[in-house]
Amino acid sequence: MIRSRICDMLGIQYPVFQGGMAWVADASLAAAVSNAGGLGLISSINAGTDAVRAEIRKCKELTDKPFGVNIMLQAPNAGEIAQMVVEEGVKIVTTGAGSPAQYMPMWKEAGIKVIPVIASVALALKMQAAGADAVVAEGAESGGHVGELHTMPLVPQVVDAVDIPVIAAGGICDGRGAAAAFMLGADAIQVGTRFLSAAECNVHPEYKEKILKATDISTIVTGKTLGHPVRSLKTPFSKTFARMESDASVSSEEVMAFGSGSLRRAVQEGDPNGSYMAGECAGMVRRIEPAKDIVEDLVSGAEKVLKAVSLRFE
Ligand code: TUI
Repeated sequence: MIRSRICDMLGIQYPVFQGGMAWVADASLAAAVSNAGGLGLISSINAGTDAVRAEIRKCKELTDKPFGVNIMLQAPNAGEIAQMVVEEGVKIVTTGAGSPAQYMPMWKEAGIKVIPVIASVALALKMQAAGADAVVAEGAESGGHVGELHTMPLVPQVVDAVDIPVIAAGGICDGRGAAAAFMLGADAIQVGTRFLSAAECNVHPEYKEKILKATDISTIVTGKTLGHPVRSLKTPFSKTFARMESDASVSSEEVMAFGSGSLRRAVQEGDPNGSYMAGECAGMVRRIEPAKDIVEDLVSGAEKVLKAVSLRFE
């Protein structure tokens, strides 16, 4: 049975987090993952603070298991959300795209377990010093906003640097990736892209279809020139975005205006001019299935390869 200290810390059965995907990770998905024994997360990127509050309340009705909220720190309402999770009695918070140090005293006072997503050793150390309970080390294989380093070198360097548990994220899609993450010293894994295909995931059917059709070379990173690199599926939209940002005659304001609202349009409308954020492992996602089957496949698949590997290299 795959368990680790993070399971005891958070009261979960399996060391499997569902990524807090912007516009995607709602109560339906989070509760399904938590009910399956993993850690479901609700995204703070939704139709405003009250919409996120409503998802938290819905999630409490759908599960009696622990779940958390992922707060995207670059969002204009990040401060409001930071306060709201305390009011709603949320027990676990993960953060992305910045440092949550300013909110840490308030959250610790409220007894919240705080787990920042980081993409470097320096920030992992800073977060540990600020009182983080664990960190998610997220490699650039991930979908959405990405850092520089990839999972294979990032995770062991973070594991060596900190004493708190490390959750590996980026490029993990099945039991093999999960086992590899545990080999690198991770205490848990976080999986985003595979959960896009969960039956309980409410993205537009076109989004799921695009994920199921993806291959190994289907993603692209855009937005580097804007200081906000994002991995998404290659589409006419993302290719146009890439062309615009490398064209000196197009201002960064024009590029940003082109991208504005594009993730929401993909998630809710299946708009061809949307941004279909996805990780490099999109090509490994084969079918739509219940979140419970995904959690169990990750756990049992990891157990299987971890046993088999000792026989292969005897
Ligand atoms: O946050 C993410 N991934 C995301 S957020 C998001 S929302 C969005 N993005 C673009 C358009 C529309 C909506 C989509 N994907 N992952 C967690 C993550 N955080 N990865 C890397 C980082 C990170 C980067 C720099 C964390 C901290 C950091 O620190 C900077 C600093 O302040 O030192």
